[in-house]
Amino acid sequence: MAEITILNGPNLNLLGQRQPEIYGHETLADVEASCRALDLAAITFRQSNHEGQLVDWIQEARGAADGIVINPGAYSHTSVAILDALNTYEGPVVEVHISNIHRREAFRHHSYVSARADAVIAGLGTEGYRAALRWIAGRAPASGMR
Ligand code: CA2
Repeated sequence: MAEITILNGPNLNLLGQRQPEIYGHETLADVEASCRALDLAAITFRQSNHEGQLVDWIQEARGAADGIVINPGAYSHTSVAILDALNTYEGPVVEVHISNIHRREAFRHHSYVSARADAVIAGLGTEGYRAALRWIAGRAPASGMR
């Protein structure tokens, strides 16, 4: 079974508790459970409010994960460090945004992470995570890609 790392950036721990009109009613625990329920991969699911922690986890995924799904949150729009870390990772990377960042404020329209991502999903709500997982799991050969 493929090993897939799903990373979540700042404030996504608040999912389902604030701004449901933008981010919906599901909590991050619900998103994790729905990803696991697909039973497509062995999943490492993490969230941090700290940029360096996300960099550390991307580095950990090198040689260990068949793909990365990442919602970098607001770091999408600011973090060269996360882009640099992803550039050291060899496998497929899918960037997920719950909201359609292109329909929101101009400062959300640019993502550093998109320069590395193989695919970007924005505006599908939390379904974006499951779509990303299906795509990566479909690419990973049964024996794993590492
Ligand atoms: O649409 C997305 O998934 C975002 O990555 C979410 C980030 C935002 O900065 C990006 O521009 C787009 C914000 C995550 C904050 O999540 C919250 C969830 C519930 C309540 C408050 C914040």
